[in-house]
Amino acid sequence: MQRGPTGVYTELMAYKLVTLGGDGTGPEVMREGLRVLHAVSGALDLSWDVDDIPCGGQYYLEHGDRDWPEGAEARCDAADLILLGAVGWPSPTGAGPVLMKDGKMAGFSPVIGNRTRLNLYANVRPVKLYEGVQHRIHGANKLVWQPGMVDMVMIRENTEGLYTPAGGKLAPGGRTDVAIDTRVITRRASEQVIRHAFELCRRRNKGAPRDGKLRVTQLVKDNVLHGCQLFSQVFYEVGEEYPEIEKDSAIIDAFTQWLINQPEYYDVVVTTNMFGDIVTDLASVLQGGMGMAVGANIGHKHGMFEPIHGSAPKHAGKDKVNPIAMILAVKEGLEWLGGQKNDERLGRSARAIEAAVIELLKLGAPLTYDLVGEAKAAKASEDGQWLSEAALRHLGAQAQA
Ligand code: GGG
Repeated sequence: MQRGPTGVYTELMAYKLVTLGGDGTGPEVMREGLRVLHAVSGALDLSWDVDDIPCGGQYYLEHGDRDWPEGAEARCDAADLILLGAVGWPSPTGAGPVLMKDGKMAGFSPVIGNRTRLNLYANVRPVKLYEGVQHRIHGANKLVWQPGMVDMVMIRENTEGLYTPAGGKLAPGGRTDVAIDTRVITRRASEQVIRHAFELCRRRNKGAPRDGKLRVTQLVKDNVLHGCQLFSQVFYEVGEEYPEIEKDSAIIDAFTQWLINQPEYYDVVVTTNMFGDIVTDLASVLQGGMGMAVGANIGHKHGMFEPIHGSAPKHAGKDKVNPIAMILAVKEGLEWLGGQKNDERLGRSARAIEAAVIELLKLGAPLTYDLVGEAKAAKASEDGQWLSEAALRHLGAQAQA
């Protein structure tokens, strides 16, 4: 036991951290995330037992039959916190991503495999526009949406829907003629994620930027799809337990226009797996692009945190891809683990990291090409270095306050 900086006696136990850098730019952004993590941890005597697991399409091409090593599942199951970079690599044949023998993308195991095996049922994606961030439109950076008007959380069901591995291909005579993906929607998974959305709305207690109303919006296609009818039924059943929260329903296709022209109407949004995958990439445009967007995969016992962007093979090895999404994923992970372990050092670290990001975005440099254009672009590592020093400074400021 040691008396920590907070004055509380803490056990000097290292948290178990699994890192899954993955393919392409995944390990590069992971390096910057870990740089920031270690900077804040050093100041608070937080220690990490880091287990780095190689994975993805490149791993599969080198090793033959698996997209991560034998035993990787158990190592993830034992982790307190999992950080994921990005997976997916182009097939050497030039046709799409590297696929495994069973037809799944090489990189499926660490991403979708972990989500389903660990029941990480809620994929929580904050969509917040920070001050100073401009939008990349027509090849130039300009302010389109206003900070303060974009501040919602989107929650995507993460274990079933169109991602359920139930389906296949029919190839009479060797040529694929039919491909089937089965969309499975269950009451259990719908209920877990919808409840998570209402609880988060209540805990956030912010309301929508337009009117301050606590509001949960479900995105469905319940005029056509059976699964969406079940999801919607569960939405209103669970919603009855939250009388103070407005229940709002939008048809997914119509929602895509409203997301762009009135983002201020939304507080918490909940939807099924594939719809959520697509609309959160669109929503990232509001917050400055994919380089700013985080996905927190949360279950009852486990959490895996990632930038929502992919591995961007064409940018790999250039130290150029925005590490802020990964750094904010570290922040989300620390905040979540702090709640799980009741360790307030983790929450302090998370707040210091976010304060550093806010400071950098207002300052405007050093930032990567996606936020400021090629002419003014800094390297990803300069960005990460600046943020690790600033996060440390913000920790010091917290201690004095
Ligand atoms: N950083 C996330 C990542 O690499 N995603 C790759 C991918 O294929 N994800 C599928 C999904 O998010 O559903």
